[in-house]
Amino acid sequence: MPKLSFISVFLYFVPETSGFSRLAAPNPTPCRLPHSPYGRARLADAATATRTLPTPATTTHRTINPAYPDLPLDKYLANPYFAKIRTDYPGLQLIHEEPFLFLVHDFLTADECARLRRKADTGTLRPQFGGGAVERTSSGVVCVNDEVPTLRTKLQTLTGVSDMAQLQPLKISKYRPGQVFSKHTDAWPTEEAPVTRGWVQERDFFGDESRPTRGCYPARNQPNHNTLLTCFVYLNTVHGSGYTTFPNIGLHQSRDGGSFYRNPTPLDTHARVDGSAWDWEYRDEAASVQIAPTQGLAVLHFCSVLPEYGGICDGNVLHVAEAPLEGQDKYVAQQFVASCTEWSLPDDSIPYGRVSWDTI
Ligand SMILES: O=C(O)CCC(=O)C(=O)O
Repeated sequence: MPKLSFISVFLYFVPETSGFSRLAAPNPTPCRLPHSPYGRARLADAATATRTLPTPATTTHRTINPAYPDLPLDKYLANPYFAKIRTDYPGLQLIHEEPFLFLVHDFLTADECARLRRKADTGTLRPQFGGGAVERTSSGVVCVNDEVPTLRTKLQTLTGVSDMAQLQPLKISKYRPGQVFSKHTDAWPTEEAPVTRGWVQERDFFGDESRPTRGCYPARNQPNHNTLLTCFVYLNTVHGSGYTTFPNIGLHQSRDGGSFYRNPTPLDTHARVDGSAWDWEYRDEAASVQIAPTQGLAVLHFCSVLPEYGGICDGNVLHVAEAPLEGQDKYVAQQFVASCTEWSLPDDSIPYGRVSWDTI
């Protein structure tokens, strides 16, 4: 029997009967991809198709934070499975390979951070939910696209996606002291995913085996598609707490026993490839990455592989937003980026009109 109490996995899934609403992008363009096991029949160079992107505002040298490793980009650039962001973006630093974790120092200015914090403070904060057994006690606002046009352009440039409609409406979250977002992924399960039925210790936890034929949960029922990457930006500096931690690095391997990053295969939460039992509380202190909230700092991670490889979720990037200590609030802006332009969203991700009149 699955031990629900031990699970802290973000399902990002809400049954339609519980008020789940849909938000379709204007002029949705259905994305058609081959239906093959794990979508492995690669579309002719979809990943490297020519894209017209705005150039970054400045092309100054990178600002390196010595508190984190500054890794060469070769492995990331050579890996075919993940979206390619703009690696010449000012302030960009690769701090971890496989999974690839990037920071961008001073991605938002102090003024932009203050104005986004003000939106969260003056707007109507709504409770946020994680789904399933995920504990999420923060609250937030969701901006309509027209109130953050400059930020969306910046985010499109950094993330390198060809279509602005791949950017979900920008969210701003506020954590009061003690508030958390427990272990979760920003990826989406499929309609048939065991996790959507509460069967959590299963071979195909996220339904990636059926993703090529059944697509995601009806919220996004396009075969092979998923959330490609997340870029979140800390809007204030939090001292000694409020970290974002990636504790599962190394846990999700390929089913052939090799690396997920050579041969991505669906997450098996029933047993590990060496036959040992899956452990939801797994946390490899030595391997885990912890990032301290610093005003203006952006963090990028890739929660699934590209649709031409089946949109399989990467269980190594399950992550936790830890609580700020007494006397401090934590503010974060989150940009989720989908692999296609047509999607629906859970209620806490839909804008209810402008949050405020400030246009950023
Ligand atoms: O608040 C954080 O530290 C991370 C935010 C996050 O994990 C999310 O919104 O998915």
